[in-house]
Amino acid sequence: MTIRLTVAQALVRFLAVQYTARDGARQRLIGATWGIFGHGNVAGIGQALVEYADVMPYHQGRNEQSMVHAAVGYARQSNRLSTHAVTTSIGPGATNLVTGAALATVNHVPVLLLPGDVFATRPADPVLQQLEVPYAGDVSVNDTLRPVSKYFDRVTRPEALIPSALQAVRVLTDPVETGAVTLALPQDVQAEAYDWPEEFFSTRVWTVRRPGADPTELAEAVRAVRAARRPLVVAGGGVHHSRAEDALAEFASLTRVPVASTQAGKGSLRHDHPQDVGGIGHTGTATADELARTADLVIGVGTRWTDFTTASGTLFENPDVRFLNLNIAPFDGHKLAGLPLVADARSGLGELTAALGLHGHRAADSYVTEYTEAKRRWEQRVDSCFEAGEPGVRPTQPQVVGALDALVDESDIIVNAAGSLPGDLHKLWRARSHDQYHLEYGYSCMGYEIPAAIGVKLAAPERNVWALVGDGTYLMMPTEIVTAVQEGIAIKILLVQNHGYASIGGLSESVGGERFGTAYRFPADGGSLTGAPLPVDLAANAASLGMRVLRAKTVRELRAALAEARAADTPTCVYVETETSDTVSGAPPAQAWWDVPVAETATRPSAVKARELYERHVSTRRRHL
Ligand SMILES: Cc1ncc(C[n+]2csc(CCOP(=O)(O)OP(=O)(O)O)c2C)c(N)n1
Ligand SMILES: [Mg+2]
Repeated sequence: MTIRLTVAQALVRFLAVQYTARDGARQRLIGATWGIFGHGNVAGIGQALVEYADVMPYHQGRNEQSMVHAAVGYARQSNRLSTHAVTTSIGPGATNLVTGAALATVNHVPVLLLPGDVFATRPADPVLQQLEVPYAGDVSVNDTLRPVSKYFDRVTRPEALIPSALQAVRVLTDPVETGAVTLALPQDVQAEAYDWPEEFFSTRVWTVRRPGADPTELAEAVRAVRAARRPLVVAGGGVHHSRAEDALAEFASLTRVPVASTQAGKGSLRHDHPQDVGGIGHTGTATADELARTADLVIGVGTRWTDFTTASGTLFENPDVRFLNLNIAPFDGHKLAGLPLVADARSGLGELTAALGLHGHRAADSYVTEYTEAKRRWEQRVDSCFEAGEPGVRPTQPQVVGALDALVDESDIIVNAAGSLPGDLHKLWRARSHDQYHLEYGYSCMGYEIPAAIGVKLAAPERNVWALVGDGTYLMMPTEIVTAVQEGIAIKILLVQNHGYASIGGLSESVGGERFGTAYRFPADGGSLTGAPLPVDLAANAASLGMRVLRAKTVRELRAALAEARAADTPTCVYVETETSDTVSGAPPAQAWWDVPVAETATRPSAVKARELYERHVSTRRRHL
């Protein structure tokens, strides 16, 4: 039996019956499709989405990049077992996907991208919005999606959709391979009819596998842990992807090995678990970074070992330090010349815990006392950051974080990606549940927060979802607020106004850049942007897009506004201006370095001084072999 449908109709119908399965639970792989229509998808996928509106929910986006962010937010909150598709017109609609695709791929989060493409049959070249490539007739702007996609195909004939769609789903559901998957769809092919074999539309269940460890690698790993005096776990995003948090807690409780976390891994242990020592690396806690400096075995679980985690190769100072990398991807398992333990995080931790339990392996009492004391001292520092200041004055950013910390319970989720908030949150935030801390720091993309919060809320409608945004991030991508208003998706935005790029301003100063071009201020004498703040009212801007906005000027008002927003069942924004002068205390400074190369020659004294300091840091870098 065959069924006659267009390519677009066949694709939508196929996607509606793909499922994932893991740990006995089954869910739709593609829960909905986001779309902005233009020529290139309006008559193909657009028509198919009307035809199949009963089986494929649709969300109307405002910007193609932010639609991908929403899909990523949804997929991450769904533990990568479910995601969204994103359809675009050709040309600018398609190339607007590139940043979102890169973000998805960096973070190993599945999204399905369906950009329209130029005519396969080329009856009228060039079509509107076509960029012609004189030396290659088979290249379109969609080829810019190749390097940022884990699978890319262009469906130039109807029957090619069958293998192409199956490969796309294979990659989306593969825990090692997954990321952005792109099926470029020439607009003429989308509308073309074909007689499809009925079986193409049968329900298909894709098992998201949990491979166990190789026995030899496991034996070596057990030997390494047993021999270690000062072991330290570094929990990465893979712990969450695998839902290995309970397995990690069991490992930590049994062995008493302390657990530090990357931005993606924070929340792997609850903040009050005795073995949780907080964030690690450039934005880490003093507790974790001191343990890292003296560790003899560092056990990475589901981490890519980015420069923020390793302090650009300077953090792990013990001359005898070795790495053990439990990772489902061999690529990451072999990093830092570590012992690879290639396995799913939950399976691998379970096997490791079982083997160590047989030997009754536990960290020494003196080591436990040392990190327990250090953890207590850091907690006091967090308290003083949160509590300092008068209730009647303008808050510092840590006090803003503290006000939210005091309000939320374990059901709240915070979403953040860029600016100075990620550093403050990594150091200060007390994660009360495994999925409370949603930081996108693989791509650290300004503008992610608001659309991603919408995606998270779609995956977890009963939870309070907070997008924490700086003024710079807000200005980059506020437009999906309209979508939240349109669909009644009651996200909460905490908008922190400090008149520019505070994070990059601080960085600029430390590297001899003198805060050049980092403030949103009028030019002062001499032309630098250090004059008065701009007469820009971001609260009014959010209100103009349909959001309810609560303005808070003081710590007291902020607490009240946050509580009111939390109770609201409509999209609500809390707007607060923070105190940024040098005389008030902010978050604790960086406890470890980060490599941002400084001008090797310059006339300005600030750069010359910064270079001297830079060279001292560089000399401490190690290559672990
Ligand atoms: C899309 C994108 N462009 C540029 C950057 C580089 N960048 C990182 S943080 C930042 C400034 C963020 O400003 P804001 O949101 O106001 O936060 P603040 O630094 O003031 O806390 C910039 C420009 C980025 N991360 N993402
Ligand atoms: Mg700012």
